[in-house]
Amino acid sequence: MSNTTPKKPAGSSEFREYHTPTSGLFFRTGRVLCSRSSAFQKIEAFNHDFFGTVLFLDGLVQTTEKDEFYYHEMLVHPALACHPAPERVLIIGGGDGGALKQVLLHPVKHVTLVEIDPQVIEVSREYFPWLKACLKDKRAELVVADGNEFMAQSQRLFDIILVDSSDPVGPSAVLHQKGFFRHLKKRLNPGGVAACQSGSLLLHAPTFRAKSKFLKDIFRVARFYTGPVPTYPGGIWVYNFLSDAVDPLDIKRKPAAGLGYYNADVHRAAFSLPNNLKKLIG
Ligand code: AG3
Repeated sequence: MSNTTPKKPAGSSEFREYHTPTSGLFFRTGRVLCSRSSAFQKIEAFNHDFFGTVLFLDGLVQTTEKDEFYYHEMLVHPALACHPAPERVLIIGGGDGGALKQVLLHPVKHVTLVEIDPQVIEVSREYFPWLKACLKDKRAELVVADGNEFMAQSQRLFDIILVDSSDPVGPSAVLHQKGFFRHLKKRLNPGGVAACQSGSLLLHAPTFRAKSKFLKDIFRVARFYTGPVPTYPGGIWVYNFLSDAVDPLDIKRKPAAGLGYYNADVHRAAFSLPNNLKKLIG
């Protein structure tokens, strides 16, 4: 790796995520895999020398083959590790299958993935190596539906609910709002746990105070935790651990073997919060 600035070769494309109007992250590649608009969003996928396959939705990095494990392991394993016997799991969003892959490492009975955009599934199935295999797993069920409506209308109950949404601002904001979490609570079995991504510590800080307040109104246990995601804005990502019964520091089950980031020490450390986040959530 050199830190000089290479010249842009002819025929290469650049994909940029703007974090502010004048800063952000870019990828240069000669291998664009797909660029299309679905009914919901712009879907772009490309292959990058260092990051492997990368998925952008509406100009935001969702998944890179190289660093997706930081995010998906931290979204999935803390909740599953604290439940004594998780059998039925629901994932809202996450059409790239990264969270599903982590859930299937556990001896669960059934996982339902609810993704609003069938084209995200189609593109991910084609370009992310894990999704095809995960969808062949007999325990996995795919539902193409709006996650917010599913939550409001479903009568089913789950031991674990994972919300793999996009950012708390913009079109996916509904999956970060009070109404959604009120419905989510009703879909949890007694002793159930939910984990949700909450956004960037740097960029989405203004949303955390109100979120903390309403989550504490709804759940007896509403804790924030953090983890790094190298390609997401600001680098440090924020998650919520929600339950009426389960203490996030009471780890009940051993982590799956072969993980890249998550382990029991990381789990405990993730709930030790930095001052800037503590100040916001009180
Ligand atoms: N989950 C989180 C995406 C958030 C990315 N935000 C951003 N780049 N501004 C969805 C995809 C992972 N399964």
